[in-house]
Amino acid sequence: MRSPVRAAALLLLAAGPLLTGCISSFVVPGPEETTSPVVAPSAPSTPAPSPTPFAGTVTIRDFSFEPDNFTVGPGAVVTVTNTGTTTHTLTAQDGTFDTGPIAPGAAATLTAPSQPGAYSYHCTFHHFMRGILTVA
Ligand SMILES: [Cu+2]
Repeated sequence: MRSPVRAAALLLLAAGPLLTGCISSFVVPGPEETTSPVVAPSAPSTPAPSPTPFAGTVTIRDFSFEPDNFTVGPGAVVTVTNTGTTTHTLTAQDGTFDTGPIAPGAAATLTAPSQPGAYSYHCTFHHFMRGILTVA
């Protein structure tokens, strides 16, 4: 009675590695094909480095603007929402626009310049907080 059982167990043990061997041989070529040729052509078309389409609202998280670089039309009104825990501003380097201090949880608006160009801005409280508002 025991020998047939052992024979079946031996068969299963022998079949196991064969099955996994078959599966792995099917799996291995797949990732190789998707990683090397697919990533290279898709990288230029992916808009990762360029800013996402600007929706008219800048969100200040703690010590960063999101987005920090964005493009608006001449004279566009931009809403700036402060979701951080300290007061911030969005102030043009040349003073062309300025939200003034925005308390945590508050929002303010600014009017973009009518002159096309790239305007650097910062937070007057935290000068390392910077971005570029482009009028085009
Ligand atoms: Cu700030």
